Amino acid sequence: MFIDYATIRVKAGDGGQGCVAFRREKFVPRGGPSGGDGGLGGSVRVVASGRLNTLYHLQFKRDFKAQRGQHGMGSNCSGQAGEDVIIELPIGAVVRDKVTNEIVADLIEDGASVLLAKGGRGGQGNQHFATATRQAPRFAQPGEPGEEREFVVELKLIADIGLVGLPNAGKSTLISVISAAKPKIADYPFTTLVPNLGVVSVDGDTFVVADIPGLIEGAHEGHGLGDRFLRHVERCSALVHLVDLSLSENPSRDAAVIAAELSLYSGLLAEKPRVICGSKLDSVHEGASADLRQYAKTAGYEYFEISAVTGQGVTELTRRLNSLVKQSRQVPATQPLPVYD
Ligand SMILES: Nc1nc2c(ncn2[C@@H]2O[C@H](COP(=O)(O)OP(=O)(O)OP(=O)(O)O)[C@@H](O)[C@H]2O)c(=O)[nH]1
Ligand SMILES: [Mg+2]
Repeated sequence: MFIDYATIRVKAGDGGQGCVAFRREKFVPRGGPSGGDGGLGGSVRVVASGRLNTLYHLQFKRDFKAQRGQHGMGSNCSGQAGEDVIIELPIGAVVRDKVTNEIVADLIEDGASVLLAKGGRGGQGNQHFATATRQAPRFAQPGEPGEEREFVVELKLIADIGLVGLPNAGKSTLISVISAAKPKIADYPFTTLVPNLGVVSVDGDTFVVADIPGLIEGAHEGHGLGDRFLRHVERCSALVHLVDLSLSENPSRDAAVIAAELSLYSGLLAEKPRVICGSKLDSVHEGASADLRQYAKTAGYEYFEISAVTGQGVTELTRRLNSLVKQSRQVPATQPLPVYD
């Protein structure tokens, strides 16, 4: 099952208590305080793992609790530190604080690791509190509590190009033609229920395309499958907006519906480089092609036409996408990478 959203609760381990103890030995009268320190509580961290593809595992386990530090002991023995808890997440996972919405981790690289909750410091034993005037302190420090926080985890797939459009526009057919991906294709809406990724090779380069479920008018209000799958094209360098040319003479109306949904989802998505692509050129409706071309021109987007069935125009499209991907890879990331503790 493809799960791309989860909430988790994490609790780092409390620090161990400092110990109150006194040295007692036969020939050492009043041996002085000898209470050891409490151990550090275990922390909770996330780590990106290429072995995972979804957040399915978080469906069953939502609470993560690290071990507390061992209490300090007599004879100046410190307690052991508690063990850390490591939560594995797929690459592309974004972790936000549930309360403040602040992004605490954006796991783009395999093995990247971020601290979510820090273990409490152990308390100091009474050996630390002896002074000239108070040689036998009968107290020690308690351990600090470990941090306790709630997070929202979202998976945002990492792809270079995102395919968007109305249901039945031919998105899955296109990805199946340009890559080895074999998604379900059928002539009814909402055939695709979860995103598909495909790797496209062109002129010795490769890039990754994401095919997501179709959007309909009102998707931002939850109509159809909603617009939550758009999170998987947020990281893309460019979007391909596929518009069916076989339905009517004015496909620009269909195109405007998707354009509006993209804007309503986020300004960032609306501003992403976008290519308008007429699909099903083999069975084009009269006048549709000119109408959509005009729409793209007015809106300032590049325009392509393809038939995934006959292959017409597909190479031109993938070549252009390849150059768009290459361009954006050259631009350094404008946002600083998150600092890993
Ligand atoms: N004639 C023709 N039919 C096509 C072409 N591309 C796709 N189709 C048909 O259009 C229908 C829908 O194709 P899909 O690829 O499943 O459409 P989709 O955009 O992925 O649809 P959803 O997953 O429901 O959003 C299928 O019956 C395809 O065979 C094309 O180039 N020409
Ligand atoms: Mg599909």
